[in-house]
Amino acid sequence: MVYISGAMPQTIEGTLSAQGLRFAIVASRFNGLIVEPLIGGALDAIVRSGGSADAVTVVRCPGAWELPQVVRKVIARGGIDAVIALGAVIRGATPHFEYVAGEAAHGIASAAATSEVAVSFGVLTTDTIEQALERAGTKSGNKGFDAALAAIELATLFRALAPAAPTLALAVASTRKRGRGEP
Ligand code: INI
Repeated sequence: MVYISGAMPQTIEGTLSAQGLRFAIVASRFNGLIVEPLIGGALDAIVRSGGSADAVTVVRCPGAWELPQVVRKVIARGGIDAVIALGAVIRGATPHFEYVAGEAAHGIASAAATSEVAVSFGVLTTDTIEQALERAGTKSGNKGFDAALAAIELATLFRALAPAAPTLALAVASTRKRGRGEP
């Protein structure tokens, strides 16, 4: 990237260090053959990034459709820095796929939008079981691993974005107000 006259913008970004972070993995039981390796991939990413398996709580729900509600409950329960939502929706022959996949994606995005903690999306939506298997630790990587890395980056970014200390001028003004007995 080229900067004008040597001036440098401030950059705020997350890291890929999971040290000290606490996670919830919310995983659906439906298509467990696919979802279990996604959970394994997410744990692998956390541990390889310096996190601890003891700092992870796995919460299971029936299917991907239920994920948003459970993600919200888990966030409200507190005590975590990030939630990783994992599931697998496979198209098959019915329009059920559209409803389940759509609601899972919209619902998790909407929970994330109002959340103070990081939320990442590791729900596979594929046409076939073969495509899902490919993304669950075989030839196309592991979507659980990727979702955990996204959660780590986001959680550390949120820490970096924590409200900054007030500037000196603001701090002095507030000390003076307090000196005059003002709130
Ligand atoms: N749930 C999934 O997680 N994946 C699917 O592929 C799926 N399909 O195809 O039906 C699925 N359905 C169940 C759904 O998530 C709910 O658990 C169910 O409708 C009860 O509310």
